[in-house]
Amino acid sequence: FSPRGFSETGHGPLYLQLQRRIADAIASGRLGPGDSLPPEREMASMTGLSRVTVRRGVQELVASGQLVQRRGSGTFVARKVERLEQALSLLTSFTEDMARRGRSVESRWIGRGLFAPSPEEVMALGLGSADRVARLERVRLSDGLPLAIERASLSQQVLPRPDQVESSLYSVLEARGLRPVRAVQRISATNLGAADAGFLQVAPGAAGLRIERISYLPSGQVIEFTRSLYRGDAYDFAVELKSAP
Ligand code: 16G
Repeated sequence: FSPRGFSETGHGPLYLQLQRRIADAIASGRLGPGDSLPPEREMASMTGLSRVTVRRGVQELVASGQLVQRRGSGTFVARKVERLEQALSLLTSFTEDMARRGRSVESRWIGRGLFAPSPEEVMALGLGSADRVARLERVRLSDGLPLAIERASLSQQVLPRPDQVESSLYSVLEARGLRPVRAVQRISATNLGAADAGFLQVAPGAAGLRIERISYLPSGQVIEFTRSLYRGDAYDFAVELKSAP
């Protein structure tokens, strides 16, 4: 970013000029997906613009989804995602879904532990008033890209030690003979709030899919109540339909 070309007159507000310059660099490929931008202070001294102007220009590109900001690590050019096709008729885990595609799986923990259940959890899991609930809250990533936030709740009896789940919840359940065999899933559209958008590295307000899954054991007992937020730009959900009888 050279100081040349920014002018108080004739080309619109300075923050817009900077915004255009960054957008052009992305469009022409001079700045590629995942590339980092210099820190605000450095951009201000490179361009001769004030830090307030630089911040405003950058913020607008973050808001439009072209840049992403990660707390503590800086500002980056957003990565384009190739959409994943996900079958809706199979009861699989995130780990299995990604393994089938030959993709890596990582999880970033937001929190996990035992808590007093919320009324919603009491209802969904059929808990008693003294029961505690195991909560697993994590960002699911594949090949370095955050795809979903999952907030799973299970009865303490099912998962007494939530900290024992390192990567796959379903493999922990399977090892204990508690693998779900049936689930009911509800999907609805949502706009991601600022905090969740930050976890998924998209602009606040970006489109997301809210997915609620309640899973059952062969006995009919509920085993899992999970509320997930999937990136709207990363998934195509597919299901086969048959004509009504
Ligand atoms: C899937 C499930 C989620 C389950 C998780 C277990 C949806 C919407 N959600 O992502 O309910 O808890 O798999 O994955 O499909 P894991 O075994 O890799 O932890």
